[in-house]
Amino acid sequence: MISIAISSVLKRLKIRSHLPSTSTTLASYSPVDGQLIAHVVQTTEASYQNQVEQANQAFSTWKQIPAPKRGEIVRQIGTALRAHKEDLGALVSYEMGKSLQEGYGEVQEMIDICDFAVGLSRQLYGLTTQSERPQHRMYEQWHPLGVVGIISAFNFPVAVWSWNAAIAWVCGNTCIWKPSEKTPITAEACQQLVQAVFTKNQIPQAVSCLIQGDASLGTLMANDSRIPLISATGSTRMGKSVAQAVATRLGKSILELGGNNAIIITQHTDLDTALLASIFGAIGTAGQRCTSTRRLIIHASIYEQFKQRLVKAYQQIRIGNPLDEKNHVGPLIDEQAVQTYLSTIEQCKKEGGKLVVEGGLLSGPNYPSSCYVKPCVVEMPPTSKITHQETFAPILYLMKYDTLEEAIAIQNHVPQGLSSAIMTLNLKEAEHFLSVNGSDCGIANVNIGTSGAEIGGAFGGEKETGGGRESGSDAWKAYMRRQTTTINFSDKLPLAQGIKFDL
Ligand code: UN1
Repeated sequence: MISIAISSVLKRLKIRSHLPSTSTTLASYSPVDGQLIAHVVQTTEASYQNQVEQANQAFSTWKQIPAPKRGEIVRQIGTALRAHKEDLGALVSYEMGKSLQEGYGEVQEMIDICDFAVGLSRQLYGLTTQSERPQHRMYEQWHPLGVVGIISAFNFPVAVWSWNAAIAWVCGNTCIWKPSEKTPITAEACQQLVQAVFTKNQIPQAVSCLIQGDASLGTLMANDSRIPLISATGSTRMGKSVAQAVATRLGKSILELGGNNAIIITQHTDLDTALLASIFGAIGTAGQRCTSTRRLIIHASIYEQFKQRLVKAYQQIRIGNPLDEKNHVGPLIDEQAVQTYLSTIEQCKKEGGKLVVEGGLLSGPNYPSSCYVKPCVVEMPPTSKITHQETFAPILYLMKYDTLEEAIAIQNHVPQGLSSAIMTLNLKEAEHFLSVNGSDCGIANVNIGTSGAEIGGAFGGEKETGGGRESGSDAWKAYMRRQTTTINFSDKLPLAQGIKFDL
């Protein structure tokens, strides 16, 4: 049952729903029912320039606050997120279209990264090094960078920002965030929560800046030498243009771009687990995660059996309003995404694909917008071009293999390198997959699917995925600058490498 009143959710999240539609506002329509959610003020170039200036000024205050005290602010943000988890989760679901469970999961991911960042704020460790010179001490220390620019995508409208912001903040940076123009309201809601915590603690507002608008703002950021680090999540096309602009000014970037993730299902698989992992990976967030499972590479001996079970299981998938918890799959983000989904299916047919679960646009009273589509399954030759592309939609490709080497070659033979998985109970197969001869991806899993990474690990991938790492592990190092220090406490000046120099 749908029991969520979005207007009350907006009120509790302090979204100004009365803003009129003008040439300076940006409207957000829900893919769930096509209704207008609210307008936000679009950031003009002048306002952008001003905000970066403010963020820079705020940096001079924020960086003076000891890291554990910055962690305390992030702890309070985590508490605010806990208090608003249901509302924010529902808004994520309504504005983006993912299932309510996944909306809650996204907010949980934000809470988790705040917890991680709080601990990290006391663990920004540097190494000490043994000097080759007598009475010298060497060590390294980490300093903040300055203003960190965050460009995020519609599919995880808030979690990916929080991975970046929570870590950047405890490291001593200020942030300027450009969310996707398809999901401006969830961003506004986060900004409200963060600003309330800042006000209570007398922290400058510009420690967290939010700018709303289209790709032109991203271009401004990428070219802005006042922003030493740009962390961008989105398409490979966007990433390449951001990377070029940032590199031209020798700035730093963290790129988290497209994925084309496969699960290898061997003859030693626990079929029930493999089935569930494959389906969640393929249809979760309606196939719009960068970690979504796009390809199943199945051993020939179990191929037919697995295919039949998959086809049967797909009949049980419930598509519809994602706020209704009985549904597994909501709509795609917009009509353009639907067009891409439909044209990809046509292309599959042209390239010799055989649909074993038909796709198509859904209409009728259960589908209150024109963005609901049927998750589909296509048997494809692994060499077909279309399977080397990332289509952000619930289209799952089936491929057959005979040897594990062949399966790994198929898996790796795509331009992207984000996530991968093998489903096997055979130790040798699992270890081979994880070895240097195995998966070439940033994420390699055994007996779980390709999506749903925990925040504790470094998140990101290789090749056209961009090479960046965000979130847990030591990803924080990318948000700081490393300073190597040598201190001489002797009365002499011995030179390294034994060089003699005297006057
Ligand atoms: C993304 O799709 O950009 O691993 C991020 C996952 C989520 C994050 C996905 N924790 O699927």
